[in-house]
Amino acid sequence: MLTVEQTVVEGIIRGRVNERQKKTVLLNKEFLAEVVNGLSKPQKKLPCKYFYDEKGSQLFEAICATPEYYVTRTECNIYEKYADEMSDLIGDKVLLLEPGAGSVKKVGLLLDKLNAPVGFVPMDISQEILEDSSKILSEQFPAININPIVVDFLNKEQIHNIFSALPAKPLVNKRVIFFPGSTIGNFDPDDAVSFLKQFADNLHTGDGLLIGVDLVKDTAILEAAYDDATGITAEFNANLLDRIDRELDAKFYLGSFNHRAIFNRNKSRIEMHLVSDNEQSVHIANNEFIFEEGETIHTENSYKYTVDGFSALAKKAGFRLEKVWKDDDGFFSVNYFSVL
Ligand code: AVI
Repeated sequence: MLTVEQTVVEGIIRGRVNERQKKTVLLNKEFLAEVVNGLSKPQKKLPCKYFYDEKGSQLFEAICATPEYYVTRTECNIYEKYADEMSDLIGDKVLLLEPGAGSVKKVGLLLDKLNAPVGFVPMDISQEILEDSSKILSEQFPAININPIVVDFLNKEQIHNIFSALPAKPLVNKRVIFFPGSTIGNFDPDDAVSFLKQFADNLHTGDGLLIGVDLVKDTAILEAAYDDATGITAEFNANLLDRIDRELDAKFYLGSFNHRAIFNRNKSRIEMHLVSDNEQSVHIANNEFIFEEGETIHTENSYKYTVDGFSALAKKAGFRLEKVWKDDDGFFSVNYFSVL
């Protein structure tokens, strides 16, 4: 069997690999390196960013519609109820920027209420996703200037270049980063601080951050949200192994790994794992990984915060909390920060 690299070299020699394929192969190379590195650790792990291939993104959409996953529904209700107040606080002539082309619905609820916004800048690594979401938003808001930018928002240099080129006063009163969905919860806290700091460093005093953050609550509610009765989250988790099989020519036997979601209260995070139900070995591109019965692959963390805890984290990144909106149960928060 050829490794990914051998396949490319073969293809290049025979002139069968075009530019697009080369790019895919480079991405696969990075994917392979991260998978091998993660599975070589004493606690095996895989990066959660690889959940979102086409099938994984569809499964995530389906998770958002399950009765147990309160996160999306609750956050949308908060925008429906309070977008007017958010808009008053943000003020007129805002340039809204969203790292990651997120949910068109959430930003739509906000754009609908903003007062004479200068524009909306969705930023994502995928041109295709950006084009789709920008098209929908341009049709919904023909008067708003929608300017998608293809960027890897984890790349500090790219972010700096983009922010340096943004229009400033008097055209724009404020730049506001919109980061909904509690995606920040999927970063470890130190990484969350550096992620937010790179934005604060590129904004001006008085600019803002509107961010959705999931809150600490009962263990049973949290664990059900990440282990729904219909098994969609389990399928989402297992799809990561399926993706490795498909894209890296590995041979995980999916039926022998079970989904587990537990709330680790000490670390205030939901942990998702895939648990090997027997002793087995898996081959991935010349590497062999041995699994004991019951051994797990840690696939995702989803941190849950208190309002004060998140405010302290954001302060380390250079933001001051101005206002918080929550649902009646106190399950979820949308927080407005300004740059210090
Ligand atoms: C995308 N992210 C905020 C989700 C979460 O709640 O951490 C991902 C997810 N994983 C399982 N269910 C949802």
